[in-house]
This record gives sequence, structure tokens and C-alpha cells, in this order.
Amino acid sequence: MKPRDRLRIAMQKSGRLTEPALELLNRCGLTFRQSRDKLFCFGEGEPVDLLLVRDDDIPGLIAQGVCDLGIVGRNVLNEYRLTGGLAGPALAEWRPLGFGRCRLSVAVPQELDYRDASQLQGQRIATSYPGLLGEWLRERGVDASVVTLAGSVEIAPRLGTADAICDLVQSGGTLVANQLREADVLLESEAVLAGPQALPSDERGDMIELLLKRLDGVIQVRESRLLLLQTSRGALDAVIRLLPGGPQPTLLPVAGQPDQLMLQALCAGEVSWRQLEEIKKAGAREMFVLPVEKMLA
Ligand code: PRT
Ligand code: ZN
Repeated sequence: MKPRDRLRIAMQKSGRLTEPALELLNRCGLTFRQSRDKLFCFGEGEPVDLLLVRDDDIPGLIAQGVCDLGIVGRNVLNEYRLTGGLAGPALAEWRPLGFGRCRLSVAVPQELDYRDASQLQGQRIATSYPGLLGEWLRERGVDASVVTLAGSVEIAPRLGTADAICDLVQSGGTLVANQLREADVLLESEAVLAGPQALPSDERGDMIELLLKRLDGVIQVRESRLLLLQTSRGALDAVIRLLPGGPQPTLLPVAGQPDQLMLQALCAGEVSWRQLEEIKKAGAREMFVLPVEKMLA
């Protein structure tokens, strides 16, 4: 294979997305040898290499064709789509990856009684996302002045350089510490697999398809839980009605207790304490929720 016949994936060099992204790729059967400069990692088994960069550079690297795919926050990808300005192929979000979840939100001083975006008319809003904020304001017919800052956006109101901010929020702790409160959500974000809108028509396209299939399998298993419980035959219908989505459960007899059944169900997604408590109230007992390691249907 010629070197550029190999697939190249861009991901964050060091930050919130680095560890979960690498773990996900490992689970897809991709392992890498770390180079001394730690920028380029050669793929060991499959013809897939990694480029470790700042997250903000990832969409541009895909648009320029330097990388075929990237793992990046939806917030960064969508901001690039609005402000990138590079004449490259249109970028697409191919898969949501389920980590790095956060919101891009407008936050205002705690004492302000926020009702809707019209209150931002004529205000100065500090952000690192001028494209997404500008579009959101335009859609609402609000004329505000967008103050673009590279970082430390949350202290702008205290410094008097802005009246409100638009920034990423996860727990909300940073906002509280700066006497701000989340007022409106512009975007629900998480890490995504980004790539050009059309697959390349060579071996790299085939490799991407293979990778997407593995990724789908890994994501499905990661989000699956096996629920085991015991129930009486009388309560069975009520228990089944409360089971979180998934294929039909399997029922097994319980030795020496003809009225009892053991139920096994594959659930798509987390099973919360609250759901368990509801199912128990309906008549279930001896409940177990187990993670699924591998699945071959
Ligand atoms: O060096 P490089 O440019 O690559 O890193 P970076 O500093 O730009 O990125 P990094 O590692 O901070 O974040 C990478 C991506 O993680 C972001 O683009 C988001 O998609 C995602 N993400 C998830 C977050 C957060 N959660 C998050 N909480 N990114 C940033 N934050 C910051 C936010 O900006 C604010 O300052 O954390 C603070 C808010 O957190 P809470 O919990 O106090 O609300
Ligand atoms: Zn960044």
C-alpha cells in the first residue's frame, strides 16, 4: 500500500476528548504506535493512522483532505461549518459518539429575569462561537454585539467587557462560580465522527465503511444492558410493559416455584434506579443490571 492509501484520523492531542476517543478506536480494533513527536501515530494492525492536533484544527484538516475523518465536538464542527471559509468538501457528522456531552448556552447575570432572546437586543455577548451565536441571534431577529474571545469567556461580564456570554456548559459549576445562570440552549453537543459528505471511492472509502460498521457494533454494545429479574406469572404483563426498549425478553422457569419466572431482557441504554424501582413495584424482585461485553446476533 502507498502511504496515502492509509486512512488518517484526526483527534484531539490533549484534552477532554483524547482518552475516550482513543478508547473507542481501540475497541474498534485499532491500535497505534506512538511516535516520538506524539503528533503522528502509526496504526499497527489496520491501515489507519492518527494525527493528534488541537480540536479546533480538526474540521480544517478534513476539509483540506489532510485527514479522512476526525473525532471532534459538534460545537467545533458546526462553528467551522459557519465560519471556516475554506473551499473544501462539505463536512458531515457521521456518527454521534456518546461522550464529551455539553451544551452551548447563553448565560446571563444571576439577577436578570430572563424570559426570551429579545432581552439580548443591543447587549454585548462574549463568546468563542461567533458563528453559532450570530446565526442563533439572526434567526430570532435579535441585534446584539458579539464579542469574540479565545478563552475565559465566563469572566467577561465581571470585567465589564460584556453583558452576557455564550459558552459551553456541562455541570453549570463554572457559571455559578461567576454569578451567571444558563438562560437559553443553542446547541446540544457531544463528540462526533466527522468526515467529508461523500466517501472516497478508493480503498479508503472501503476502510471507512468497515470502520463505521465496527463503530456501530461498539456503540450498540456500550449502550446495552442485560436486565435479569424474577417475577410471578401474574405480574408478568405489568413488568414487561415497564421494560426499557429492546427485543422481546426471554422467560425461564424457576426450579421448584411453578408460579415464578426468570426474565432476561436486553435493554438499549442505561437502566436507571427509578426504572428499576418502578419495575419492582410492578412485582419484580432479584433484579440485576449487567453490562454487555460483546454481542453477535
Ligand atoms: O487544546 P485544545 O484546543 O484541543 O482543547 P480545548 O481547550 O479547546 O478543548 P477541551 O479539551 O476543553 O474540550 C474539548 C471538547 O470537549 C469541547 O469542544 C466540547 O465539545 C467538549 N466539552 C464537554 C467541553 C465541556 N464538556 C466543558 N465543560 N468543553 C469545554 N468545557 C468547559 C467550558 O468551556 C467551561 O469553561 O468547561 C467549563 C464549563 O464546565 P462546567 O462543568 O463548569 O459547566
Ligand atoms: Zn480548542
